[in-house]
Amino acid sequence: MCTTCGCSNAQGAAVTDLDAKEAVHAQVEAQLQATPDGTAVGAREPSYRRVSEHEQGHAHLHPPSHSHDHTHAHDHSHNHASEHATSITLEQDILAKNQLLAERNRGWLAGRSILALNLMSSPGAGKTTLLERTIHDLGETLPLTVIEGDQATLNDAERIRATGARVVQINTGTGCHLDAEMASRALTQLDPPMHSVVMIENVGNLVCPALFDLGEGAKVLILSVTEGEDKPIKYPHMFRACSLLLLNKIDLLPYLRFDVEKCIGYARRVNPWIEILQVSAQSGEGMEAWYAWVHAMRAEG
Ligand SMILES: Nc1nc2c(ncn2[C@@H]2O[C@H](COP(=O)(O)OP(=O)(O)O)[C@@H](O)[C@H]2O)c(=O)[nH]1
Ligand SMILES: [Mg+2]
Repeated sequence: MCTTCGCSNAQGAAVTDLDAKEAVHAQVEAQLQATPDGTAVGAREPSYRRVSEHEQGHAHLHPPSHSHDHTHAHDHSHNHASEHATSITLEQDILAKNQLLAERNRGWLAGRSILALNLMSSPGAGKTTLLERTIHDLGETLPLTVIEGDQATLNDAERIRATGARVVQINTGTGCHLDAEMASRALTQLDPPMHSVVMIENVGNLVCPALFDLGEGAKVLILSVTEGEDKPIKYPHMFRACSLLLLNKIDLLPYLRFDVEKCIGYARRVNPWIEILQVSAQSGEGMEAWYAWVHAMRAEG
C-alpha cells in the first residue's frame, strides 16, 4: 500500500474553500500556483528506487517492501525479512491512526445527523459528472455539499460550484488518496448543515483509497463501462470495501465490447453483498435508482 507506493504523506495536502477563496495551508497553495502541474507540491522522493547493478546483479524497479520470488541467485545480502516487517508495522500504524481519526469524523457527522458518502473510482469514471447531475436533480429537495479530492487544480470544485452547491477542494499533492485527517479539515471548513448529505469525491485511484476510512456512512464505487469488465477481480480490495457499485456510462454500451453480466458476476464474486446499479450520469438513465439509494441511506442514518 502507501508506504510502498510512497504517497502516504498528508502533510502536503491543501484545503481550499471556494467561497472564502482562502487556502488553509497557504504555503502549499503558493507552491501549487508556482507549479500548476502540481509536481512540486508536497514533493518527496518516491519510495521506488532503481537498484544498482551492484546491489541487485541486474537493474529493476524495486520497492523497499516487495517480496522476492525471483528464481535466479542473489549476491546481495540486505535483510528482506526485516525490511518487510518494518514496512508492515508502519502500514499498520498509519491505518490505525487513520481509523481513530475516521471514528472521530464519524461521531462528528452522526452528531449533526449528516450522511457522508465516499465516492471512489479510477480517474475519469464520471464521479464529478455524477455529482453535477445529482445536485441538479436533488439540490432542491436535499441539502447537498461536496468535498472534492484531486492531486492538483480546483477544476472539479469549480464545476461543482457552478451548480450552486457549496464545495471545498482538497489537493493532495503527491498523495493518491484522501485520509481521515484531510477529511476532518475539509469538513471543518465546509461546515455542512445539520441533516444534510456530504458527497466526498476521492482521488481517482482503484487501490489506496479503499484502505483509508474517512468516517463516511458508506463507500460508493463508480466503474465506467469503458474500463473493462474484469476490474472487480483485478482490484478486489476496492470492490470489497464498497456497499454500492454504480456502473456508469451505460449510454456507451452499444459502441463497446463490455459484458455487463460478466462484470456483475465478477463484482459479486469478490463482494456478494455489493449493490449494483447501472447508470449514465450523462443521459440520466438509471439515476432515479441512485437517488432512491441515497434517500434510503439517509433514512437509515
Ligand atoms: N458517455 C458518457 N460520458 C460520461 C459519463 N459520465 C462521465 N462522462 C465523461 O467522462 C469524462 C470524465 O468525467 P468526470 O466526471 O470528470 O470523471 P471523474 O474523473 O471520475 O470525476 C468526461 O468527459 C465526462 O463527460 C456518462 O455517463 N456517459
Ligand atoms: Mg472528478
